Amino acid sequence: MSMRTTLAVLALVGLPFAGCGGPKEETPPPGPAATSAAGPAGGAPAGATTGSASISGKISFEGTAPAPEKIKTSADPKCQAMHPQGLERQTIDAGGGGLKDVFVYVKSGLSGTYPAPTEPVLLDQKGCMYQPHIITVQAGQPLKIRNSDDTLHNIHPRPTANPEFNIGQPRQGMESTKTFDKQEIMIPVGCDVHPWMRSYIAVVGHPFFSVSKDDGTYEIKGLPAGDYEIEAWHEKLKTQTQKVTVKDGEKAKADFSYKS
Ligand SMILES: [Cu+2]
Repeated sequence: MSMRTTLAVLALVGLPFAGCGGPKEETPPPGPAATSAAGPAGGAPAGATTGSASISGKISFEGTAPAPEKIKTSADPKCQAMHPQGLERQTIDAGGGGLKDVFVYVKSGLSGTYPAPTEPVLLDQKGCMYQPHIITVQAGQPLKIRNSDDTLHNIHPRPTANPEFNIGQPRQGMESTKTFDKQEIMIPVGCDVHPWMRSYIAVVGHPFFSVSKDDGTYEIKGLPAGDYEIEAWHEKLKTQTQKVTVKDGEKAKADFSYKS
């Protein structure tokens, strides 16, 4: 069979797919299992030293947050088409009544061992942005990286304690799974194709962490009784720490306050 004939046969085989908007990788839509594990502080697996205490609070922000940054997406017409009204990025987001996307975790005071959950956490590339913006995994827990866009993304975390990697995902629906074995707070993530894409991965050696919601609230559940130091981290603002003592069954409060 000549090369020309082989190509013709391949083209014929490909025809049923070519009719609906070009070749695409057909993968099933994300199941609930994949997305539910993406939430912060998903809880410790069986066998870990957990308890019945919790620490919760609110991160407040006083002052004026900088205006949202306008992002130029014209370098990739597909990204631009996904955002006909333009794309903005608000790194200090206090519009919901508190400071959003603050990572809060137990920095010291724990003594137990905490096996990594086997359910993956999902980091999605969707609308030429990362979702979520702050990704939290336990050390050794799988991180599933998905390209939901019909354009090339290139996932490139820049860790210092863990090995660096750089994966191109040229087609919609592509997925890769990676793990980070060492605690590292934070690992910046970027896309080499779209310089505005930015997220952060927190790799924690235990399950006691949370990310503040739109209203600035966070909650760390299932803690054993103890004396802890907790830290709040924000990508543009300084980290803050607090000492918190909790007894079994107790719900302790720890608020953090940032000023511009
Ligand atoms: Cu990209």
